[in-house]
Amino acid sequence: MQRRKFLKSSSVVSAGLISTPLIASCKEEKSVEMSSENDAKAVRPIVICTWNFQNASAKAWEVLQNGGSALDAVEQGVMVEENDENNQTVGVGGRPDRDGTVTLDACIMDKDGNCGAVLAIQNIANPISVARKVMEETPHVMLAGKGAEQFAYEMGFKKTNLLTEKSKQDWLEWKKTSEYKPIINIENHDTIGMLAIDENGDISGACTTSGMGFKMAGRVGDSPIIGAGLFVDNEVGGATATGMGEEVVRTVGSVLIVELMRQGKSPQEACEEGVKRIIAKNKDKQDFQIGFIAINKNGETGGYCIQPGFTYRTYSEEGHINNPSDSYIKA
Ligand code: SD4
Repeated sequence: MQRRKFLKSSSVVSAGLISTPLIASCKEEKSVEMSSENDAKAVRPIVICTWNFQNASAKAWEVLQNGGSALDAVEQGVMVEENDENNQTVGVGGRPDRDGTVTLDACIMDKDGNCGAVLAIQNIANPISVARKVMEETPHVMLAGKGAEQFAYEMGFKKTNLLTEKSKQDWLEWKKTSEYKPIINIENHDTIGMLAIDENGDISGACTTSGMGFKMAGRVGDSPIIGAGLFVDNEVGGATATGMGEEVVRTVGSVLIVELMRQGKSPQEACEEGVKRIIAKNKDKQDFQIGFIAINKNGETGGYCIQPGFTYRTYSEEGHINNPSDSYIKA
């Protein structure tokens, strides 16, 4: 059964997954301000992604330039990193869990609030495309583990060995001490979250990762959790996260940032507030990294992080820019 038909006929709607605003009165205000079709069309296409992913953002921009949808742009954009063996935190080449198994997490969300996710999927190079299939071809939002992998094969995805020699060697080295200690910014942080606005002014987002390196078997972070690692509301904007997923989940970071924008904050202000909420919950421990990026319906962008070192890319008519993010803790 197609997802949309199923939703129409279903009386059960998960509160966490619908895009109903948390603050209705603000939504009404913003809808008037931002969402008339003419206003939306006046907004120019733009891509924003976590970190300095030049090839991924260029691919997404190419899709938009050819008149493609924001949904196609973010999917094809993040696939560039999933396919890059040298990126050890996404897709093929991702670092394994502590048992030596690579498991991938991804989610995608479109302009209509439709979303799909796969959690801890193995042997599939492009989890973002499986997430899109979950969104478009099933009555569900998330598939995990073996079920997700089985579904991928049914959809025609090929079984792929995700563990490269480099990641295997890193894992063998790690096993000598077996100390789980994510290193800030570099070792474990390179997840790609991407948001785009297309020529119709519509927003979509995608997020994909192999998660924290040497995690416990079965561990899932924020990246495939709608609202935590990614959230899009086409009337307001979108947000996505990179970094220590457990902390992003605790504040449901991306939906928080979108709701802050709905209340009138700029993407930059909303990202800063998102980070500050996390800091407030971790007064004694701030040695981890989280970076948020956001875009609003007018095409304005922002980014903020805890530790210095995070950057994010934007690609628009203004150029292809690597933006160093301001941080809560200063260098
Ligand atoms: C996770 N948020 O699994 C991911 C990791 C990450 O950059 O973003 N790394 O917790």
